[in-house]
Amino acid sequence: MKTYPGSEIRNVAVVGHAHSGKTSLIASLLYAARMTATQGLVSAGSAVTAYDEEEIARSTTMQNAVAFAEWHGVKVNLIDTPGFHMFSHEARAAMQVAESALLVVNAQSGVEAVTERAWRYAEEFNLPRIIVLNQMDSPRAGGGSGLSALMEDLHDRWGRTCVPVQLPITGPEGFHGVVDLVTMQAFTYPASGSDGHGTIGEIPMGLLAQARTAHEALVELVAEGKDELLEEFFEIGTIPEQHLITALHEAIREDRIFPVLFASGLASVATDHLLDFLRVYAPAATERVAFAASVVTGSLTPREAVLASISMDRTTGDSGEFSHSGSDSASESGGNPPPAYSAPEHGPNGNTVESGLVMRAVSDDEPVALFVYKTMTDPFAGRISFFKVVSGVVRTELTVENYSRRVPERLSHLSVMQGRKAIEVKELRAGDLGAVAKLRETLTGDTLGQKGAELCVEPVAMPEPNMTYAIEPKTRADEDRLAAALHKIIEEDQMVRFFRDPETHEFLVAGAGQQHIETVVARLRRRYHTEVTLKAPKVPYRETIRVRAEAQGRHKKQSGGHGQFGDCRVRIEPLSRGSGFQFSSEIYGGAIPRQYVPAVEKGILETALRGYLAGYPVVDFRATVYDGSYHDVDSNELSFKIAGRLAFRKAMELAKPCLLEPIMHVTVEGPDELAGALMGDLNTRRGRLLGMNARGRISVIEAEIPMAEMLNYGPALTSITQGRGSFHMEIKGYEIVPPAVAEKILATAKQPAGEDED
Ligand SMILES: Nc1nc2c(ncn2[C@@H]2O[C@H](COP(=O)(O)OP(=O)(O)O)[C@@H](O)[C@H]2O)c(=O)[nH]1
Ligand SMILES: [Mg+2]
Repeated sequence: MKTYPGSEIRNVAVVGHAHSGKTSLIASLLYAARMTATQGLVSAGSAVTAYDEEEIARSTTMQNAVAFAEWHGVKVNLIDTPGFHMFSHEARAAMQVAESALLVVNAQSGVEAVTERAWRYAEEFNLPRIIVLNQMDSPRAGGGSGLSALMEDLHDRWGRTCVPVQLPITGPEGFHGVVDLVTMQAFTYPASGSDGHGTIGEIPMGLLAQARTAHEALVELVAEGKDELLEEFFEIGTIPEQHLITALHEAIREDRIFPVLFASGLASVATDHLLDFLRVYAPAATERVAFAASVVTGSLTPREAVLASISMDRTTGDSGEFSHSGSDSASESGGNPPPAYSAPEHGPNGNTVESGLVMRAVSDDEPVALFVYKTMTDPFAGRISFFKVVSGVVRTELTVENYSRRVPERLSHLSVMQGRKAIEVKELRAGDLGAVAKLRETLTGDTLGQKGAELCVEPVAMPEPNMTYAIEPKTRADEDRLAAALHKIIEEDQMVRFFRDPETHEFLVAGAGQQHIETVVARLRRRYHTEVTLKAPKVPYRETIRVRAEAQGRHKKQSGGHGQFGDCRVRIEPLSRGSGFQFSSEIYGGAIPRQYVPAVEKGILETALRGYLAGYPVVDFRATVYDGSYHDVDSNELSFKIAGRLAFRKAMELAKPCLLEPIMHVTVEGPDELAGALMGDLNTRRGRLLGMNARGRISVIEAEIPMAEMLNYGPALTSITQGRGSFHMEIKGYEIVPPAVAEKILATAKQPAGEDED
């Protein structure tokens, strides 16, 4: 297969709402370029970018997939993305490696929730947007009020720079072609049985006047702000075609114009013309100003820091700090995507080299660097890493350094992906998308490249999981397989989180939503033959005390030879929230020998962790041992540990123990007309509203709500907003559970674990 230079490569993220026809459209673009012998169909499981068994089973895209069309000397890389709000982080990841977004709008239903969200993401990346009104073959195209209403809606939302560059040709036989408003030619297709190749001809008489007006509107908009073009326009009444093409290309690249096209993926109408539009007008891979990346320093890279903090969150609980999935530092809006098209000084976050960022030009002459944006686990080929060549020329057999993990990796079989099929290539040039199998340690988000030219592309931050379930293997054999299988799934899908709750000891799996977690369960079964059941997770309550109390613990045992003797007096007192456990000793005169004081502390701490009221750890208190006695022969560590435990339990009886619950700081986003409904719902969840802000037509509500009330929030939000809302939460801290609520929890809680003498 031919190697393309970056100037002949177009990386296009195909984004939009679910069922707008993205996967079908890509299939027909591939067919128009004859990359496939027939047109792939989603319904038949033959669409190139819909190959995952779960996706085929559900007829829906859940992860990015890549294909390419070779079209008149240009390679158009198409990244198919999911259109469900819960998977919209995938679309962001696709945008990060693309130079334009093809925003697919279902002409029947118009702009939908994820269309809007995709626009917002593209805006964040300064990514040029090409809008295609798809499914034009449907008699309901244009909705109830026609195409002009749809265009008006686009203008309302995103401005009049959303401008048609085509007119649809429709007739009694339906949608069968488009007028190209730049070249003023018509492209027509047989209304049924189109093979994706149009016939060039004259503009139909009935459309001529409309086409002329639209042409002028387009020319005027393109020339706006460009003096030499304006002059030309006023002098000769138009702009020469070649000037117009160049100027339109530039305007699209600079986000000054968002062209609107028309197509039908399913009926293969205007798809070759769409490909050609991408060839001529979509920015080339080398037209990206530069890739913004951070410098890899001697210490942790930002990614390492994040990884380190996540793995700490997952595995330790010994500090007494509970960690829930919601406490991860990454947030949907927290990551600063690198600006695709702005010079360093104009970056959204003011990126400059000084602030620790490097700008790497997308050029063959720069050192080799690759950014891994997706990982796929293939049952046969193993792990396949999808990457973008940020800079340099990558040749097969090259050994590169994984900057993020500091290990060498050998790129033994380079390929380009056509859906699930890998086509081997010898080399890939700067800006291209490729894949490589069997890297040892590389995962999604890593940057690799030539040693000595380190940089680290910041991966798109994963949003918080919206839903967490406890997961239970069905049999012993399933239990043995579970961890390994889940790890494979997580390699592929970073939105899946899997960890063991250090307090409740349950295995938890967290994901983007109900459907996502169900997919994980289905994948475990189908691919890894592991059966599990899901249960709602337990809330990690805590216990604490409200008043100070003192008690004595005396342990005495006489059994034949050596006896046991330990005696201590302990005071416990409440500390402020988040203080955990503190211990001090006021033994000065030797009432307890020094070496036994730590045993008292250990006895108290171990007992506190087991809980007093309902088995949840007792926190936020100080225990002080202030007196005691001992026996020369019978005293030992164990005796004092037991004495400490007895003293603590007695003191707890007097200290007014109570339950604590985790309080989440919750941020909810939804359409502003639903703000009232959203706040009403939050109120029913024992919520404390903190405030509300408007961002365009989106309301952002902040509140503090007990975690127990948020376990089912994901589906509730989806149903209130029809999928147009999103939320984010993290633990803010712990608060005392109101008595009425505590009563219910205590009634169902298990009794504290039994006292096993050790
Ligand atoms: N009438 C019509 N239906 C389409 C067209 N494209 C897709 N569909 C249907 O819309 C549904 C969703 O298509 P799909 O390509 O999976 O959409 P995606 O979710 O955006 O990838 C499928 O049932 C398709 O058959 C089109 O151009 N015209
Ligand atoms: Mg799809």
